Amino acid sequence: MTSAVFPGSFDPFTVGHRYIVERAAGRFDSLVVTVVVNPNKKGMFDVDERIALIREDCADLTNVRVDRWTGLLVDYLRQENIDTIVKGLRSGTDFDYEVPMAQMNRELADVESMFLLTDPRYAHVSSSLVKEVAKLGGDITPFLSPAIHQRLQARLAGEQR
Ligand code: COD
Repeated sequence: MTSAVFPGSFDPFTVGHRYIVERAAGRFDSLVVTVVVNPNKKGMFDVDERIALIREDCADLTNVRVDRWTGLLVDYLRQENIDTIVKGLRSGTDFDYEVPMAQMNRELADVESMFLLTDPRYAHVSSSLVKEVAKLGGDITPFLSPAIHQRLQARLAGEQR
């Protein structure tokens, strides 16, 4: 059985993330979307919320599960007995950011990284840009599932009260 881990912050999960999940789920028998917790960084959504939103968004993909991890990513792969990491690439900038991590992960644990190119429709989509546009009142409808869009707007409305 082939398995892979798609790690990220997913704060929040966007249509670009969903595209990579679909592509990877079609290539591996099972895919784990792992929310990597950064204890030094407070996100817009806490980890439980991110996981719930991803689970809801990916409920139709039966070979996808969602998990969390704090710490070194390769330790998670060891724990799960998985040797492949999937990453999404939007641009050369993503590639430059990912290459040293992939090389480090391979040296640390003989883990292979596989890069899937995003669809040009999603090349400009990032969680951070979506949050910034939303905070400034822009329309972020195209970048999130309806459920995640609703949660983000509700969160911002709560913050402004
Ligand atoms: N289209 C396609 N792919 C996309 C899009 C899009 N529009 N948006 C994002 N992606 C991809 C990203 O390129 C990335 O592969 C993935 O989706 C997740 O993106 P983010 O932004 O949610 O998450 P990141 O990039 O902040 O996550 C970084 C990690 C948490 C995976 C990384 O820091 C890590 O592995 N940390 C664990 C600690 C560790 O082991 N450190 C040592 C590393 S060598």
